[in-house]
Amino acid sequence: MKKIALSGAGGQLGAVLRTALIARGVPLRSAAGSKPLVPLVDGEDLMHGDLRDSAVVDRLLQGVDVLIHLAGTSVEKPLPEIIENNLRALVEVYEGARRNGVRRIVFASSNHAIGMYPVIDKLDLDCALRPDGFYGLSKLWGEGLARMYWDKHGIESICVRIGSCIERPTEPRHLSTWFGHDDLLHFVDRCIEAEDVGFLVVWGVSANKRSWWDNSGAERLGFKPTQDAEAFAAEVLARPNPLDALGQRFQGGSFVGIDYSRDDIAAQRPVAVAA
Ligand code: 15L
Repeated sequence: MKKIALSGAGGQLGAVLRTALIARGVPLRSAAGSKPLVPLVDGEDLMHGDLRDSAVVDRLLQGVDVLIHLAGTSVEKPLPEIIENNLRALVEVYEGARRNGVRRIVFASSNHAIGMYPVIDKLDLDCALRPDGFYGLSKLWGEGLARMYWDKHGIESICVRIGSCIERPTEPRHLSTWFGHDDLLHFVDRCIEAEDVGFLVVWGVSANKRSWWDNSGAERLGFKPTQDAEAFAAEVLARPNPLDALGQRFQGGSFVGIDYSRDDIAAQRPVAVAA
Protein backbone atom coordinates (compact mmCIF):
# COMPACT_ATOMS: atom_id res chain seq x y z
CA MET A 1 0.00 0.00 0.00
CA LYS A 2 1.24 3.49 -0.82
CA LYS A 3 2.51 5.68 2.02
CA ILE A 4 0.80 9.07 2.03
CA ALA A 5 1.96 12.27 3.72
CA LEU A 6 -0.42 15.11 4.56
CA SER A 7 0.94 18.58 5.30
CA GLY A 8 -1.29 21.24 6.82
CA ALA A 9 -3.05 18.51 8.79
CA GLY A 10 -3.88 21.00 11.56
CA GLY A 11 -5.99 23.14 9.22
CA GLN A 12 -9.69 22.87 8.47
CA LEU A 13 -9.31 20.79 5.28
CA GLY A 14 -6.38 18.87 6.72
CA ALA A 15 -8.53 17.76 9.65
CA VAL A 16 -11.27 16.48 7.31
CA LEU A 17 -8.80 14.53 5.18
CA ARG A 18 -6.77 13.18 8.06
CA THR A 19 -9.83 11.78 9.82
CA ALA A 20 -11.18 10.20 6.63
CA LEU A 21 -7.88 8.69 5.48
CA ILE A 22 -7.18 7.22 8.93
CA ALA A 23 -10.71 5.74 8.97
CA ARG A 24 -9.98 4.07 5.60
CA GLY A 25 -6.78 2.53 6.93
CA VAL A 26 -4.51 4.51 4.58
CA PRO A 27 -0.87 4.48 5.81
CA LEU A 28 -0.65 8.18 6.62
CA ARG A 29 1.91 10.60 8.07
CA SER A 30 0.29 13.86 9.13
CA ALA A 31 2.18 17.08 9.72
CA ALA A 32 1.14 20.30 11.39
CA GLY A 33 3.03 23.59 11.67
CA SER A 34 3.93 24.90 15.12
CA LYS A 35 1.26 23.11 17.17
CA PRO A 36 1.58 19.32 17.70
CA LEU A 37 -1.38 17.18 16.64
CA VAL A 38 -3.23 14.98 19.11
CA PRO A 39 -3.32 11.33 17.88
CA LEU A 40 -6.66 10.07 16.58
CA VAL A 41 -5.56 6.43 16.92
CA ASP A 42 -2.79 4.66 18.85
CA GLY A 43 0.58 4.90 17.14
CA GLU A 44 -0.54 7.48 14.58
CA ASP A 45 2.40 8.76 12.49
CA LEU A 46 2.45 12.45 13.40
CA MET A 47 4.94 15.30 13.26
CA HIS A 48 5.07 19.06 13.19
CA GLY A 49 7.56 21.70 12.18
CA ASP A 50 8.48 24.49 9.82
CA LEU A 51 8.66 23.34 6.21
CA ARG A 52 11.30 25.95 5.40
CA ASP A 53 13.65 23.63 7.29
CA SER A 54 14.95 20.83 5.03
CA ALA A 55 15.38 18.46 8.00
CA VAL A 56 11.67 18.85 8.81
CA VAL A 57 10.80 18.24 5.16
CA ASP A 58 12.93 15.07 5.15
CA ARG A 59 11.09 13.80 8.22
CA LEU A 60 7.81 14.41 6.42
CA LEU A 61 8.77 12.80 3.12
CA GLN A 62 10.98 9.84 3.98
CA GLY A 63 9.44 6.66 2.55
CA VAL A 64 6.47 8.57 1.10
CA ASP A 65 4.87 7.86 -2.30
CA VAL A 66 2.33 10.69 -2.46
CA LEU A 67 2.29 14.01 -0.60
CA ILE A 68 -0.97 15.90 -0.18
CA HIS A 69 0.36 19.39 0.36
CA LEU A 70 -2.14 21.65 2.09
CA ALA A 71 0.31 23.58 4.29
CA GLY A 72 0.86 27.29 3.77
CA THR A 73 -0.98 30.57 4.16
CA SER A 74 -4.53 30.03 2.93
CA VAL A 75 -5.95 33.55 2.83
CA GLU A 76 -4.77 37.01 1.79
CA LYS A 77 -1.90 38.20 4.03
CA PRO A 78 0.96 40.70 3.78
CA LEU A 79 3.52 39.75 1.14
CA PRO A 80 6.42 38.76 3.47
CA GLU A 81 4.31 36.01 5.09
CA ILE A 82 3.14 34.74 1.70
CA ILE A 83 6.71 34.65 0.41
CA GLU A 84 7.93 32.59 3.39
CA ASN A 85 5.05 30.11 3.60
CA ASN A 86 3.90 29.74 0.02
CA LEU A 87 7.01 30.42 -2.06
CA ARG A 88 10.08 29.51 0.02
CA ALA A 89 8.55 26.58 1.89
CA LEU A 90 7.16 25.15 -1.34
CA VAL A 91 10.59 25.07 -2.94
CA GLU A 92 11.86 23.18 0.15
CA VAL A 93 8.99 20.70 -0.24
CA TYR A 94 9.71 20.03 -3.93
CA GLU A 95 13.46 19.74 -3.23
CA GLY A 96 12.61 17.32 -0.42
CA ALA A 97 10.49 15.33 -2.85
CA ARG A 98 13.53 15.03 -5.11
CA ARG A 99 15.80 13.90 -2.27
CA ASN A 100 13.31 11.37 -0.95
CA GLY A 101 12.02 9.93 -4.23
CA VAL A 102 8.42 11.08 -3.70
CA ARG A 103 6.51 10.14 -6.83
CA ARG A 104 3.59 12.59 -6.71
CA ILE A 105 2.48 15.81 -5.01
CA VAL A 106 -1.09 17.02 -4.79
CA PHE A 107 -0.69 20.79 -4.58
CA ALA A 108 -3.52 22.84 -3.07
CA SER A 109 -3.86 25.70 -5.53
CA SER A 110 -6.87 28.00 -5.30
CA ASN A 111 -9.64 29.70 -7.21
CA HIS A 112 -7.99 32.95 -6.09
CA ALA A 113 -5.46 32.37 -8.88
CA ILE A 114 -8.32 33.39 -11.21
CA GLY A 115 -10.37 35.54 -8.83
CA MET A 116 -10.37 38.66 -11.03
CA TYR A 117 -12.57 37.06 -13.71
CA PRO A 118 -16.15 38.38 -13.63
CA VAL A 119 -18.74 35.84 -12.54
CA ILE A 120 -20.31 35.91 -16.01
CA ASP A 121 -17.19 34.26 -17.49
CA LYS A 122 -16.87 30.49 -17.86
CA LEU A 123 -13.33 29.23 -17.54
CA ASP A 124 -11.40 26.30 -18.99
CA LEU A 125 -8.38 24.91 -17.22
CA ASP A 126 -6.03 26.59 -19.66
CA CYS A 127 -7.45 30.09 -19.09
CA ALA A 128 -5.00 32.91 -18.38
CA LEU A 129 -4.54 33.32 -14.64
CA ARG A 130 -5.90 36.50 -13.02
CA PRO A 131 -5.01 36.44 -9.31
CA ASP A 132 -7.03 38.57 -6.90
CA GLY A 133 -4.18 39.24 -4.43
CA PHE A 134 -0.77 38.08 -3.22
CA TYR A 135 -2.27 34.82 -1.96
CA GLY A 136 -3.73 34.05 -5.39
CA LEU A 137 -0.47 35.12 -6.98
CA SER A 138 1.44 32.64 -4.79
CA LYS A 139 -0.62 29.87 -6.40
CA LEU A 140 0.80 30.85 -9.81
CA TRP A 141 4.24 30.26 -8.29
CA GLY A 142 3.10 26.91 -6.94
CA GLU A 143 1.60 25.73 -10.23
CA GLY A 144 4.73 26.92 -12.06
CA LEU A 145 6.98 25.11 -9.61
CA ALA A 146 4.94 21.93 -9.98
CA ARG A 147 5.25 22.18 -13.76
CA MET A 148 9.02 22.69 -13.54
CA TYR A 149 9.60 19.73 -11.20
CA TRP A 150 7.67 17.46 -13.57
CA ASP A 151 9.50 18.71 -16.64
CA LYS A 152 12.98 18.68 -15.08
CA HIS A 153 12.79 16.00 -12.38
CA GLY A 154 9.84 13.74 -13.24
CA ILE A 155 7.94 14.47 -10.02
CA GLU A 156 4.23 14.26 -10.81
CA SER A 157 1.87 16.98 -9.59
CA ILE A 158 -1.85 17.46 -9.49
CA CYS A 159 -2.58 21.15 -8.88
CA VAL A 160 -6.10 21.50 -7.59
CA ARG A 161 -7.63 24.95 -7.81
CA ILE A 162 -9.89 24.54 -4.82
CA GLY A 163 -13.15 26.49 -4.79
CA SER A 164 -14.96 26.68 -1.42
CA CYS A 165 -14.33 23.42 0.40
CA ILE A 166 -16.75 23.58 3.29
CA GLU A 167 -19.40 21.28 4.70
CA ARG A 168 -22.30 23.02 2.97
CA PRO A 169 -22.81 26.18 0.88
CA THR A 170 -23.79 29.19 2.98
CA GLU A 171 -23.87 32.08 0.47
CA PRO A 172 -24.80 32.59 -3.22
CA ARG A 173 -21.16 32.50 -4.42
CA HIS A 174 -20.83 28.96 -3.04
CA LEU A 175 -23.55 27.79 -5.45
CA SER A 176 -20.78 28.08 -8.07
CA THR A 177 -17.62 27.42 -6.04
CA TRP A 178 -18.62 24.68 -3.58
CA PHE A 179 -16.38 21.62 -3.24
CA GLY A 180 -18.27 19.20 -1.00
CA HIS A 181 -16.38 16.98 1.42
CA ASP A 182 -17.56 13.72 -0.21
CA ASP A 183 -16.23 14.97 -3.54
CA LEU A 184 -12.99 16.08 -1.88
CA LEU A 185 -12.45 12.58 -0.49
CA HIS A 186 -13.24 10.96 -3.84
CA PHE A 187 -10.83 13.42 -5.47
CA VAL A 188 -8.01 12.54 -3.05
CA ASP A 189 -8.63 8.81 -3.59
CA ARG A 190 -8.23 9.38 -7.34
CA CYS A 191 -5.07 11.42 -6.77
CA ILE A 192 -3.59 8.49 -4.85
CA GLU A 193 -4.75 5.74 -7.22
CA ALA A 194 -4.68 7.21 -10.75
CA GLU A 195 -1.82 6.01 -12.97
CA ASP A 196 0.64 8.27 -14.77
CA VAL A 197 -0.85 11.71 -14.33
CA GLY A 198 2.33 13.64 -15.09
CA PHE A 199 1.47 17.30 -14.57
CA LEU A 200 -2.21 18.08 -14.23
CA VAL A 201 -4.30 21.08 -13.20
CA VAL A 202 -7.92 20.54 -12.17
CA TRP A 203 -10.69 22.57 -10.58
CA GLY A 204 -11.47 21.45 -7.05
CA VAL A 205 -15.20 21.86 -7.39
CA SER A 206 -18.35 19.75 -7.09
CA ALA A 207 -20.78 19.08 -9.93
CA ASN A 208 -22.52 22.42 -9.30
CA LYS A 209 -25.22 23.44 -11.75
CA ARG A 210 -23.97 27.05 -11.51
CA SER A 211 -20.25 26.24 -11.74
CA TRP A 212 -18.03 28.75 -13.56
CA TRP A 213 -15.37 26.14 -14.32
CA ASP A 214 -15.14 23.45 -17.00
CA ASN A 215 -13.41 20.48 -15.42
CA SER A 216 -13.06 18.22 -18.49
CA GLY A 217 -9.32 17.88 -17.74
CA ALA A 218 -10.15 16.08 -14.49
CA GLU A 219 -11.46 13.07 -16.45
CA ARG A 220 -7.87 11.93 -16.86
CA LEU A 221 -7.83 11.40 -13.10
CA GLY A 222 -11.13 9.57 -13.04
CA PHE A 223 -12.54 12.34 -10.83
CA LYS A 224 -16.34 12.36 -11.12
CA PRO A 225 -17.93 14.63 -8.52
CA THR A 226 -21.49 13.86 -7.47
CA GLN A 227 -22.40 16.69 -5.09
CA ASP A 228 -24.25 19.78 -6.37
CA ALA A 229 -24.63 23.02 -4.39
CA GLU A 230 -27.99 23.50 -6.10
CA ALA A 231 -29.52 21.25 -3.44
CA PHE A 232 -28.93 24.17 -1.02
CA ALA A 233 -29.95 26.98 -3.39
CA ALA A 234 -33.35 27.71 -1.88
CA GLU A 235 -32.07 28.11 1.68
CA VAL A 236 -28.94 30.03 0.59
CA LEU A 237 -30.84 32.46 -1.63
CA ALA A 238 -33.40 33.14 1.09
CA ARG A 239 -30.67 34.83 3.15
CA PRO A 240 -29.01 38.19 2.41
CA ASN A 241 -25.85 37.99 0.30
CA PRO A 242 -22.88 38.77 2.62
CA LEU A 243 -20.73 39.99 -0.30
CA ASP A 244 -20.59 43.64 -1.35
CA ALA A 245 -21.11 44.65 -4.99
CA LEU A 246 -17.46 44.10 -5.91
CA GLY A 247 -17.40 40.66 -4.29
CA GLN A 248 -20.56 39.72 -6.17
CA ARG A 249 -19.08 40.80 -9.48
CA PHE A 250 -15.86 38.79 -9.45
CA GLN A 251 -15.19 35.09 -8.98
CA GLY A 252 -12.79 35.66 -6.07
CA GLY A 253 -15.61 37.11 -3.94
CA SER A 254 -14.49 38.97 -0.81
CA PHE A 255 -10.76 38.64 -1.65
CA VAL A 256 -11.23 41.03 -4.59
CA GLY A 257 -12.06 44.02 -2.39
CA ILE A 258 -8.88 43.68 -0.26
CA ASP A 259 -6.62 46.59 -1.24
CA TYR A 260 -8.73 47.34 -4.35
CA SER A 261 -8.11 50.90 -5.51
CA ARG A 262 -9.85 51.31 -8.89
CA ASP A 263 -12.53 53.97 -8.77
CA ASP A 264 -14.22 52.57 -11.87
CA ILE A 265 -17.83 52.52 -10.62
CA ALA A 266 -19.03 50.14 -13.38
CA ALA A 267 -16.53 47.51 -12.20
CA GLN A 268 -17.96 47.77 -8.70
CA ARG A 269 -21.61 47.15 -9.66
CA PRO A 270 -22.80 43.55 -9.19
CA VAL A 271 -23.79 41.65 -12.32
CA ALA A 272 -27.04 39.73 -12.64
CA VAL A 273 -26.38 36.02 -12.96
CA ALA A 274 -28.91 33.47 -14.13
CA ALA A 275 -29.07 30.07 -12.44
C1 15L B 1 -9.43 29.76 -0.56
O1 15L B 1 -8.45 29.62 -1.28
C2 15L B 1 -9.29 29.90 0.91
O2 15L B 1 -8.21 29.11 1.42
C3 15L B 1 -10.57 29.58 1.65
O3 15L B 1 -10.43 30.07 2.98
C4 15L B 1 -11.79 30.21 0.97
O4 15L B 1 -11.70 31.61 1.01
C5 15L B 1 -11.86 29.76 -0.47
O5 15L B 1 -10.65 30.01 -1.14
C6 15L B 1 -12.99 30.46 -1.24
O6 15L B 1 -12.71 31.16 -2.21
O7 15L B 1 -14.14 30.27 -0.86
